[in-house]
This record gives sequence, structure tokens and C-alpha cells, in this order.
Amino acid sequence: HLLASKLFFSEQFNEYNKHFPTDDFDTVTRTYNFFQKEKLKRGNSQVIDYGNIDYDVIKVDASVPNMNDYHHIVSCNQEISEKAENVLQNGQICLTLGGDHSIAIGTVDAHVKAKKDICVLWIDAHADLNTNKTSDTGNIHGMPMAILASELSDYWPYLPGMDWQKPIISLRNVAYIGLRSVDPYERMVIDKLGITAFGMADVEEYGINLVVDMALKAIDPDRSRSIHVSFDIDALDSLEAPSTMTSVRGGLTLREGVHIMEKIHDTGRLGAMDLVEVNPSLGTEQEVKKTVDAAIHVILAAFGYKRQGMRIKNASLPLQT
Ligand code: B3U
Ligand code: MN
Ligand code: MN
Repeated sequence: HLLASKLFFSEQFNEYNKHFPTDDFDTVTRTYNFFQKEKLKRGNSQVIDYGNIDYDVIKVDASVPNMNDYHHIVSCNQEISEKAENVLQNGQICLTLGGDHSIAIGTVDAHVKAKKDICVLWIDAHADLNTNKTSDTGNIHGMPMAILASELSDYWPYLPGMDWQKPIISLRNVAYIGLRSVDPYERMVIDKLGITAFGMADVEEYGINLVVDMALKAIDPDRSRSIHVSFDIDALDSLEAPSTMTSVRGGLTLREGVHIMEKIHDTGRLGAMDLVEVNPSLGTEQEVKKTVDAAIHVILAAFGYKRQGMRIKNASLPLQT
């Protein structure tokens, strides 16, 4: 289903919204325009912008220790989950742009509710596997995978306002690519539970092509599952994607990022994708442009854009008239 996608945009915080109202959130506009243009060439694909996530901050009595912006994240994710589930129930591929990586709590939740049998490819410099007990920063963008994981449910306190969400995915169905900044307790969880995790050293050793094959084989052995790709732009090297909060050097090249997504597209089973942590308030104008361009290339590859040139169905070379 080439470009038979629907776009679904979200942003995390009001704070974030203040910095980048949608109109100048370049990625959204340019990706959207591209899809619209390409759609004309290929017919029957359709792109819908479901708009930004608008949420009211719910009032919950208790706050949770060492979880920054908890109220925002809980409220926003409930909205994301409902909206994304709707998109997925309509048989559409759901692309969510962020924003803080904690939005994956909502999108993965939605994906499991809509499709039941899913696997998750988490492409990131970080494992995002901290609990509020193990996190040094209290930033929830370092915790989404731990909140989602059924194996870690006993390691959380009661999370007020999160009753709509259950620890919903087994870490057996999750694979990482791109890791290079993993906290000690995260490493412990990866090792103890035997999570499929390909760090940069593995990309070095096997090459990106084999790494993707091995990751998919581990989390989707029967080639039957709906694939969720949560792509943190900081998986790419800082030189490729500088405008992000916690960039780490020594990361994936854009070519490797694009290759991953071309292969995912070719499975025909991409169900949902998050493209997160693009932050246009960081860096120079040129750095922002570079980061946004990188994000666009990664997204386009996911939706079927081919570097070697697109094939047009039933077309002939236009004659001079
Ligand atoms: N592991 C650290 C750093 C981090 C995770 N994700 C991002 N940064 N973006 C933490 O804060 O949990
Ligand atoms: Mn990251
Ligand atoms: Mn992340």
C-alpha cells in the first residue's frame, strides 16, 4: 500500500506548542505536501492530517515521584491513545510526529488495542527503559518502554490517571536498533530479560541490513504481526540530526535510517510509526533544516519512497504534442 497512509500528528506539551505552532512545524507541512503531490501521481493513496493533539490537563490528586510533567503526559497520552486507535481501526497506517518520546505510551497502547498481535522496533540512541526509581533525570521520555512492558509492571507504583493504560506489550516482542547511551539499570533489564537489542557496535559488526533482518526475525518470526516503529530522531548521529534534546555522537547515518525504513515498508506490515524528538527550538536554522530533512527522508522511506526512483504503474513516456 504505497503511500496509502494517513498522517496523524501530535505534539506533546502546551509548552512545546508555544514554541512551534503547527504552521511552522516544517516537517508536518512539507511531509504533508509531499504526500499530496505524490498521491496525484499514483492515485488511490490518501493522506489525512488528523490535527494536533489537544488535551485538557486532568486533575489527579497524587503526583508520582521523579516523573516530570506527569499530569501533561498522562492527559496527552490518553488523548493520543484514543485518537490513534481510531485511525488504526479504520485500517490506516498511523504516523505520529513528536515531540517527546513519551507519546509512544499512547501510540503503542492504541496499536495493541487495535491490532492485538504487534511487535515494536524501537530505534533510538537510548533504551527508554527507566522506571521512576531508576531514572537519573525524572524525564518520562526515558521511561515509555518500561511503562509499556508487561514484564515490568511490578516495578511501578500506582500511576494515577493512567487506568486506561495497562502494561501492554511483552519485551519479547520488542527490538532495539541504534543504542549507544544505556543506563546501568536499563542494561540490567535488557540482559536479564534477553531483550533483542542491537547497539551501534552490532551495526558495526553485522551491518544495518543484517541487523534489521535479525531484529524482525526475533520479534516477528512468522511474519504475521503488525509492526510498530518508534523512531527517535536521536538514533541518527548528531551530525545528521542535531536539533534534538539528547543527541549522542556515533549514531546511525541517515542512509542507515532510511535503509531500515525501506525494509520495514517492504514487509507490507507497517502498522504505526512514531517519529519523535525533533525539536526545532534547538540549534541554528541550518541545523533545524537538516534535522527536519532527515526526519522527512526516514518517513518517506517508511511509506514507500524509493531512492532508486519510483515506478509509475501503466505509464508511458509522454509524447511531444
Ligand atoms: N536514559 C536517560 C537519558 C535519555 C533517555 N532518553 C532520552 N534521554 N532522550 C534518561 O533520562 O532516562
Ligand atoms: Mn533517544
Ligand atoms: Mn527515545
